Amino acid sequence: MRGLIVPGSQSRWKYAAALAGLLVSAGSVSAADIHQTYATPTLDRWNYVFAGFGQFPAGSEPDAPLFSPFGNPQQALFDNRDGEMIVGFDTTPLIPAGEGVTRYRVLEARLRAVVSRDLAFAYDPSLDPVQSYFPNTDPEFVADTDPGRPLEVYLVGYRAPWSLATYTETTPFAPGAPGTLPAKGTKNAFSAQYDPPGSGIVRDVSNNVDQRFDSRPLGVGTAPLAPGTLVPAGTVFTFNLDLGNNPDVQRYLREGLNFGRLNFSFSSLATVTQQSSASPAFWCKEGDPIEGAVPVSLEIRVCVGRPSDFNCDGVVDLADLLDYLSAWGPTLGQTVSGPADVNGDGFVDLADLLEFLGPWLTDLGT
Ligand SMILES: [Ca+2]
Ligand SMILES: [Ca+2]
Ligand SMILES: [Ca+2]
Ligand SMILES: [Ca+2]
Repeated sequence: MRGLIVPGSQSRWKYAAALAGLLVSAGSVSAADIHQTYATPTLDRWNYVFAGFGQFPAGSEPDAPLFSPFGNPQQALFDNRDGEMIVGFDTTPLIPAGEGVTRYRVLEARLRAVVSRDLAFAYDPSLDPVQSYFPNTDPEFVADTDPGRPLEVYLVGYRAPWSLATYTETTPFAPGAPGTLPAKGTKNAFSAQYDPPGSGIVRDVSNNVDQRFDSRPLGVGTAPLAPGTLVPAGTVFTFNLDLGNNPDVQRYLREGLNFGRLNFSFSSLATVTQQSSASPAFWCKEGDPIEGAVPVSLEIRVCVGRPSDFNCDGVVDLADLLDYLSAWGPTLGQTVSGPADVNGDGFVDLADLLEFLGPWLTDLGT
């Protein structure tokens, strides 16, 4: 087998060429384990039908409240996920774009967002079942068993003609004049999931309560607080993106990195009184630091390079196979995503091992 023999002249030449390449071009893209923090987003905005009026033109809001219209007499005019926040990060040049999606393997990713309003909502670190959002007259209603509602982050879907390439901080909220009602199913950018999971086929989750399905966020916000307590302003919420269980995460992140941009949608089905400030809200980059404003940040660690170079050290050898097997073995037969799920179908089985082995054998010793 190649790579297990003493390198011949051709292999030696490859090693020398690779080494020379590393020496002369520090920015070149051989395998690289890149750990990067983006301290401020390229875009952030309140994604709400009545945002962009008056004092704060679209995209310039100091903070962005997250809420649902449940209980409001006019709730039928609005999405279940009514007030949302979209943040976006241009990831180049810190992470090179255009390598091809399979050459990005995200190892960890998290967003951090800072609460802008004091004691406005109760902390809930876990997802609530969709039935707990139904009216209590609904035969399938179940009570919410813990105080508050979770803060969630989703991948972003777009209504044509908008896309990841064209959507900006000042893109209109919806087609037509600003503030047009009803504002249901009209957003130009919306919280979404892939359906089936990991498929890349976008499903809008803006009205998942009306449509009676549990939505699947990329991550849920957690904070160093006891569940149920009222959240002080300045609290940092961390959204660890669930690479281990949600196959949407790896797919969405690698496609975004390949493009050079990652957009996310913060959302909550927290119920508020209309016009009240008592809802979860996060600071935007336009917020005043004197008031405690800190923009949303993104921390990401990604191996950029050949999938066969599992340990991301620039060489494909036996260590990569052993490392892969030690990830594959413990999750074999399980419905999980994570690094062993090479084909990204949310399940770890023999197909993943075979899909890893093929390129590994081809690349071995290089
Ligand atoms: Ca903004
Ligand atoms: Ca709850
Ligand atoms: Ca390696
Ligand atoms: Ca799989």
